[in-house]
Amino acid sequence: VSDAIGLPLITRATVTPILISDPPLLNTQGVHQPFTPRLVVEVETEAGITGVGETYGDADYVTIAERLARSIVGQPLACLNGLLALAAQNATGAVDDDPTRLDVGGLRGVRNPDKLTASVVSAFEVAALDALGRSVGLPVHALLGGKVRDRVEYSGYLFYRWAEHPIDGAPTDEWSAAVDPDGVVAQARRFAEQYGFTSFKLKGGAFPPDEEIAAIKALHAAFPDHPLRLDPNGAWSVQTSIKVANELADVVEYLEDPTLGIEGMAQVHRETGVPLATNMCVTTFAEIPPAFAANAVQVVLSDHHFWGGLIATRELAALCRTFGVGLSMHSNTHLGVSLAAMTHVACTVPELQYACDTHRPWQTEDVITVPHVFKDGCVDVSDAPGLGVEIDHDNLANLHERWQASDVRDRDDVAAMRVARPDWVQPSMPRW
Ligand code: GKR
Ligand code: MG
Repeated sequence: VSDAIGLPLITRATVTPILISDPPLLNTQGVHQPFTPRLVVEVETEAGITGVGETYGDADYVTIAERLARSIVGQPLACLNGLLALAAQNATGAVDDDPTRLDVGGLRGVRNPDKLTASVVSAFEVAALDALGRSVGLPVHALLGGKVRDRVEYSGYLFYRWAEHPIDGAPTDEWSAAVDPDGVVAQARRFAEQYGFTSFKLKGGAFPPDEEIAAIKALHAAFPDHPLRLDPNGAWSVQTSIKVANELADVVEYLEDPTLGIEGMAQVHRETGVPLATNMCVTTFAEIPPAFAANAVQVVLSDHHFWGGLIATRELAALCRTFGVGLSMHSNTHLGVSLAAMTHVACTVPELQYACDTHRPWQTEDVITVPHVFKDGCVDVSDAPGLGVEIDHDNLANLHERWQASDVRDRDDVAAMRVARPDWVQPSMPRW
């Protein structure tokens, strides 16, 4: 079965929610739960060609994905430009559509039905591109116009963390606690040795700003040539942000989301000149005109999941190029399918000037047979057909069984913190 240009039709789409182990990483909302949801999407054609995608796995995403999995059957593999419309037709009423809500955890900007839909569409788009690539024998980057680099650089994503979750039976890893500048520097050293990262980002907003300033200065002393970034996820007031920006002006490459909102970000940049990056105040196309007009952000951290896929990421890149705004990449807890997709799109964007974020080194599990290797802080671009990864179906089934056996359906860093601190409530912003 094929379409008018001879491409195979999609005959089956499978949506597999999973729970993956996650270490106790701290942020301004609380701490990561021992297990976090992700979603794996597989599409299949009658000819037996398959493709895979990965995205956020909280309950609303699963609902939308299950609907899209039904309506994508019968579509040609090259249906990418119609995917959003296809998903939108079926999404009505699927999720809570209060447009003022922030995303789960309040760490990724607005949360509205369009953005949830885009996040789901991205996984189907990537899966279809993977299958399309496999059917014509070309890597995904070739379908996006071709790579302009052979490897993609990632930054070492440092987190304040505990050594272990305060819960019996929770997964463990081999990392120590990091709750002060020495701990952060030790973590960075290990990241540099193990993965060769040559730039670092510290997730902030977990401790009072003076302590985080001290951590960044300690990192700078230990790694004078490494570009550094600090990201408190909007936990600071404008005044606090200005103070931190002035203290760190000569040390950071950029500050990420120091404060919430376009106006506040614009004021911080105006008064300090420090470049600001965001994955919170510009996370949808609708937010671009006001943010760029106010010069609120100098770097947009794209995330192909919530921007709607790899093609949408390239559209975002074109807008950033047009307005002289920089581009890099945001990351949230993810596995190798997402890392493959991130790497494919990142290698096609000429104006990517910064090392991309990735959480992947924190994950001890994966759903692909051969997990990626970070060398010199970089991931090699695969030239194999499609994404260049194969699903390990045993692992996928085990992680899905874990999801089935658990009642965790959403990421909730506030609830996870409450286990250690029963008085913990969602912090009101700005915290400092
Ligand atoms: O994993 O705690 C975390 C991060 O804070 C994540 O949720 C953010 O979305 O990494 C992200 C960021 O750069 O803001
Ligand atoms: Mg961020």
